Amino acid sequence: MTKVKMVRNVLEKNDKLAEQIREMGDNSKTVLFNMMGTPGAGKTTLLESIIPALKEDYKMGVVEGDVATANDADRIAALDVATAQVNTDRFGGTCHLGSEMVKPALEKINYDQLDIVIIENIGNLICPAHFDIGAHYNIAVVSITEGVDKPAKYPLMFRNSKLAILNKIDLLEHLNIDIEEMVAGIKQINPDIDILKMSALQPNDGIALNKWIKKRGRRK
Ligand SMILES: Nc1nc2c(ncn2[C@@H]2O[C@H](COP(=O)(O)OP(=O)(O)O)[C@@H](O)[C@H]2O)c(=O)[nH]1
Ligand SMILES: [Mg+2]
Repeated sequence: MTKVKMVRNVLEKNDKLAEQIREMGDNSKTVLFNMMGTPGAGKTTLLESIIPALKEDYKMGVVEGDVATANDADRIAALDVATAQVNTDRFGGTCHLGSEMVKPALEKINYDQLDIVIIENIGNLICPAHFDIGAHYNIAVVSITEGVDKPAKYPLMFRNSKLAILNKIDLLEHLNIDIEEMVAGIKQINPDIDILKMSALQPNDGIALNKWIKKRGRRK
């Protein structure tokens, strides 16, 4: 088999399983969110800021993806929600989650009993966008410290997402940037995407994100 054929087979297998995962979610009325973004953009901190209010209204779980360590899963489990850690080290250290990694993790947290599951993908602005993992909604997280042109340079994640979070807005005064340039760059890639400018460290900023998630998380 040629290398191209092998890659195509892997992708087809992944996408088929992703469809099954989405159907599993549909059947159990569990809404799956795939949170993607660079390492350090603030994905886990955002989750820590919104989970306490979100879990008041929804039975929720989190799947954490990292190459190694259970650091993020430990941070989320401390909030008393069902959490599973996926480490890609044993899958060759891949820079994205794949459907075959996500399915057992969802089963481990009994996703079918839950209303909402948020999957924090491996920190990377490129690879995760190429792999469907069966989520109903993709969310792209980028921090404003990364430079306003990053979405334009790495468009696929923003093209494939329903929401873009521009995080670390509290640092704006220290940066010599025009945040609206970043917003315009994202809208150019995907005019339909919702955009939230926020700081994971400001509890009030989490309210808008909670609202966005709640609007899409249907109740059982
Ligand atoms: N100033 C500031 N720091 C943040 C914010 N969100 C996250 N951080 C910090 O950024 C670092 C990486 O955050 P983390 O949530 O682990 O990023 P992840 O790799 O995307 O999950 C940590 O030191 C956080 O405290 C924010 O909104 N503002
Ligand atoms: Mg994290």
